[in-house]
Amino acid sequence: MTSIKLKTPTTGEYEQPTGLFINNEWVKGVDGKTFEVINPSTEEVICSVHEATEKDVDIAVAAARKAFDGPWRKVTPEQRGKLLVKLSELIEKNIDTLAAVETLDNGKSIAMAKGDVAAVAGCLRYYGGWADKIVGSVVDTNPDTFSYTKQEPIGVCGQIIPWNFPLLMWAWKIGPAIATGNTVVMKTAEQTPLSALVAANLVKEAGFPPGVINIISGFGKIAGAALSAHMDVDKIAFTGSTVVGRQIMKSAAGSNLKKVTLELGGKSPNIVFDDGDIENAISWVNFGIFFNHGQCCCAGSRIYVQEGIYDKFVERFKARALANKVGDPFLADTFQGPQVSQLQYDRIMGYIQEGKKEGATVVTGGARHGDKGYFIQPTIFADVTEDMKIMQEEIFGPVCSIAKFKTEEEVIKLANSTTYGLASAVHTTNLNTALRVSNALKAGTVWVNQYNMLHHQLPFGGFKESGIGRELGEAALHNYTQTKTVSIRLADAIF
Ligand code: TXE
Repeated sequence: MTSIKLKTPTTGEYEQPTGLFINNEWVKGVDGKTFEVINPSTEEVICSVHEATEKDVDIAVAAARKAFDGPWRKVTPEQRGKLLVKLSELIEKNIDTLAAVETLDNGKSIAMAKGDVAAVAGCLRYYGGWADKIVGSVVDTNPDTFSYTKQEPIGVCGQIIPWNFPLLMWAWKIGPAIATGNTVVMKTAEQTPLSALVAANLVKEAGFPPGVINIISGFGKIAGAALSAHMDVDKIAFTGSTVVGRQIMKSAAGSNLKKVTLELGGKSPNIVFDDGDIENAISWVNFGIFFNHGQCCCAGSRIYVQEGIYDKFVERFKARALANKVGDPFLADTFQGPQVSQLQYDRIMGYIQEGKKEGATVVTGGARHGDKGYFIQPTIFADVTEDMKIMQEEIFGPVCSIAKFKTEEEVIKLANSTTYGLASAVHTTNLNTALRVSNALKAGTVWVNQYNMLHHQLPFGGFKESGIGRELGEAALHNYTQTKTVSIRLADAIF
């Protein structure tokens, strides 16, 4: 099997197989295809990896089915938990390599990549803890029957993840699926396959039986589509664009009605009231939009500021954004690296042009940073109106839109006036305002006086067109179990 020697600015040389990880083995794709992986900081090719096509999806699904119907069934919940904890420990042990590979492939700063890897370990450990705490209930319907429910695994789970948090999305999906006793075929994003391949080594080292966790690199329209339409996949979990989310649902409906969970886009409102602590609010607004270069489904991209502090806010926020260090993601103090790909770079620059054309005020940014790599200046648009594209559509880059509001009623209406409903935030020192607005916002998460503070114990997911189901927390376990009712007659027949 092909392998590459990977060397990053923060790690020594390291050998990594680049095949498909099926049945705990590295294999080539049946069609023998490979594709190139690009370093977004330099636009140079890092390496090529093997590409899964429909036939490989069939092979991976068959491996996952065999494991699910065979040895995995005999593994006790406690053992499943131990395996996840072991994997978590190995992730922690390999944090430097995993973070460096993530930075190389995705472009996120090394400090943020380390944060992601630590969160991966936390997430896997958390779900390891759940594995032997999944319980049913006894339901007392009448004295002549004894009835109980069981939470059983769904079966073979297809999981399709995006490129913005390659390893973290891997953990969010694998953790609850494995804790509940399913098997997995995971397709990584074609832009960022590498960190999951490094993690696949650790899956084997942790001692998972063959076929339980299978990881394939490949393209959405080929391997992703095959997985979502597969007749032997019992459940599909997807994180990505709303457009593809709809296609996944159609594929599920048109094939075997597999269960579907979706974590899609957003255009999340970040509301700053006159009485908010302005310096604190600016720090969180800055982090809310510019963290991970704006490539977050929950990015706080619509910023509503109350009229009394609007001018002051815009001026100070500009100074804060200009202080974000943009550049080489391997430098310890870099905050913002490149966007993930040429395609994403072009999309974002298109939105920036559109914002300028529509007449929004460019407070700062609005152009490329440097002349190599997919870097974009942190960009703030002010005086943005509701009808502008930059206020309505997900940009998924370091670009935000600010608008002024007068009253609480008005801002609630504005905040809710989108088809999305993933996240939101309120900055105020008034407890009543915080609670009233949190109650009124139609979003899966409301942050008060903070932003982007996700935690594996807290459910995360979308209202409206931002998704179906919840990831993280106890809620994610429901995505991966199905209820069985057993009812036993204790008395003689009545018919
Ligand atoms: O997403 P895609 P893209 C949003 C964000 C971004 C836009 C486009 O607005 O600008 O989507 O990004 C796989 N069947 N988000 O084009 O195409 C694909 O291979 C099955 C939000 O990268 O949705 C990858 O693994 N799978 C977001 C994954 O879907 C398919 C994260 C995501 O790719 C497929 C990323 C198909 N037909 C982008 N087509 C979030 N919610 O966090 C593609 N894929």
